[in-house]
Amino acid sequence: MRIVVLAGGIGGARFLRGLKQAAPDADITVIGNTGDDIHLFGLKVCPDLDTVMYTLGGGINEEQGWGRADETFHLKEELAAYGVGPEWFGLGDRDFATHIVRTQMITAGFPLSAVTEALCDRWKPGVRLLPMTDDRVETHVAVELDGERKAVHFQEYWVRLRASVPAEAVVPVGAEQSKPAPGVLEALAEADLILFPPSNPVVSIGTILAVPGIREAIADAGVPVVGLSPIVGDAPVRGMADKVLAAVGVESTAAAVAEHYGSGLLDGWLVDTVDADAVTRVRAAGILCRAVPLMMSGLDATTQMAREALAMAEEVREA
Ligand code: FO1
Repeated sequence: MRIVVLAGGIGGARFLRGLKQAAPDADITVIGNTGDDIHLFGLKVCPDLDTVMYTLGGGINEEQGWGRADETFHLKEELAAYGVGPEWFGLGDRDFATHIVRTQMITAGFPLSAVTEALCDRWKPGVRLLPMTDDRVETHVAVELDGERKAVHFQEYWVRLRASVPAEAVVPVGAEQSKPAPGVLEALAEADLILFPPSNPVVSIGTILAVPGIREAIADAGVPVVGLSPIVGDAPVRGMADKVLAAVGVESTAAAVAEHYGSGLLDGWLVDTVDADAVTRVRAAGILCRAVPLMMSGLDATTQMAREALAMAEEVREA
């Protein structure tokens, strides 16, 4: 079975662990969000690709969900001693090595997809990890700061500002001109099943869908497309998805997120048991829906979520 998963960072990566356990023989391709990428200290940092790679490859900081385990911050401290920042973004020494290798290869002319493959040769995540595009796409967030409207990089909004001010607009800068990375459209065309894990619907999955051709390839794939709600009990399971949902005019509920994707894209949607009353509304939108436990509290719970998604795909196929 060929499964394609669209993934952001922590939520996508943890779900993939469960999926690998639930479908050990599946051939899994992950299309990773690169809208969160940021250039710092002359280096290209790809937080979502790295979170998937480290999580599945055994190098993640489990408590944080991002960055490396057993990390130290000497390089960051030395840079700060020279007055070189930003200090608000926590890049550790081990993590820096990944960004140095990536930047070196990109400077040598390799596309991000080839670089990601090379990095994965070390980490062996057990999935094929593809960036959504080899082109530069950067998510910017329009905010009002000190009485002035300005656009900040997504990481500045998320990490420095902690989403403490309303996001007035979320713009994947460069997406319109970007092309899917090599292998992305082929993977979607050859998939038996497409999954949207409980990743951020705006800045993770929404950004991937903003790359011209990807949304169309999913809608035209003719295979079940099943998603899992990142909103449980009207609040994001993790992160601050509600802040960016508001920017696109979507309420922070499991049903509203399903409607936002729409039946043109989504065939099935899993909501948490606490949102069981959303099932009727989602079904009315023409999307198969069921309430199951959606808290990724550990590998067993996450594996069970993946099994539910696979079962729902079967149901879609039979319908
Ligand atoms: N998240 C934070 O909350 N604070 C950080 O300092 C931070 C640094 C960081 C460095 C590398 C990396 O791969 C991820 C990092 N993240 C950090 C996570 C990241 O900002 C976001 O959670 C994702 O971009 C959203 O998917």
